[in-house]
Amino acid sequence: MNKKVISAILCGTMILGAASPVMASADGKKIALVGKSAGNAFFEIAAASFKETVEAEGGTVDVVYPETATADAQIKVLDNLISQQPDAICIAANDVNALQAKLEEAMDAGIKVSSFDSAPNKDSRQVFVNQAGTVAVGQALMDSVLDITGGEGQWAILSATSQAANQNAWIDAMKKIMEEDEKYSKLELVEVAYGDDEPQKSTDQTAALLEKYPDLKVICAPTTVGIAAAAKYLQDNEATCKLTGLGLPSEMIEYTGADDTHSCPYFYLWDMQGLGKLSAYATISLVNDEITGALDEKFTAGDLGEFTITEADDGGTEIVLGLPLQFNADNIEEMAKLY
Ligand code: RAM
Repeated sequence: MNKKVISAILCGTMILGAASPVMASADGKKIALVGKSAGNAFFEIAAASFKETVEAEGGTVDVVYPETATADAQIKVLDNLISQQPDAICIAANDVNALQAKLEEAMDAGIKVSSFDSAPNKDSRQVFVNQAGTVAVGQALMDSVLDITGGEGQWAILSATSQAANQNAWIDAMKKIMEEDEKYSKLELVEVAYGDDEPQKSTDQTAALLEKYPDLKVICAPTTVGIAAAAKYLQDNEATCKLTGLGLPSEMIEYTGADDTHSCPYFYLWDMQGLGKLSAYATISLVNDEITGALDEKFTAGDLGEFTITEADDGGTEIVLGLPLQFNADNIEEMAKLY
């Protein structure tokens, strides 16, 4: 082949290549991710994986946190975002109902609305990315309370804020499970306390629970901020009261173990990187009109594989990432490297 022919072929290939670039699925799309509050490692980890996923698909992500873990503060964030007209907003709600008007306004303005971690009500979203089924989380927590108390005695819940949509859903699930099965009948839930996902307030609430209920056997904290604060307080004070709940392995490593020197025998969470990734793919799929959030729709979440949209407990729709994962003395070191 002479030089002219070769360069003609090369040139043609380049032109063809330029004419049909491989489009990433989120090319040029702008997505906003709204957490429940700033300074919580849980949201930072989920956001990092969300951002990485969207950016690898050619889009951009604006991660925004409200000033406080309240609906009012999230409404301010949403007002600002709506005026910027992103393609989508993915939000972890600080309240079930209070965001409805704002999120409807966003949807009316053509912005796709998904939620992750903590669901606003069914009319406030197109779809919810649920880290693990709500009942599955409630069941895992109730069974750990039953196990760690030895089957009877007083226990308390240390939650996040009193309005937190996800914590309240898990607490309702726990109460229902406890009431419906005779095997939990010797357990007495004495109080649901609120540490507002603030370390100091969660520590103070733990201290108050121990003082009010000297026979308290277990605290269940379905919040990563609450469980870490309670774990430290109980362990530093050599309390006989034990702990379980939902936590980040990296924040629980010193406190997790089956012996008396550790405050927490075991606890649960889910695949955090997976949560960010699945939320990102669900949101991108909404933006690209591959899904609308309706029941039975399917989409592919990169290497996580195919997911189907199912019915959520609140009558809306959701995408469930998987099962809650247990962290204990055997796996905590390995898992703490991940999140
Ligand atoms: C806290 C937040 C978050 C929750 C975890 C378990 O970080 O309240 O919403 O999912 O705990």
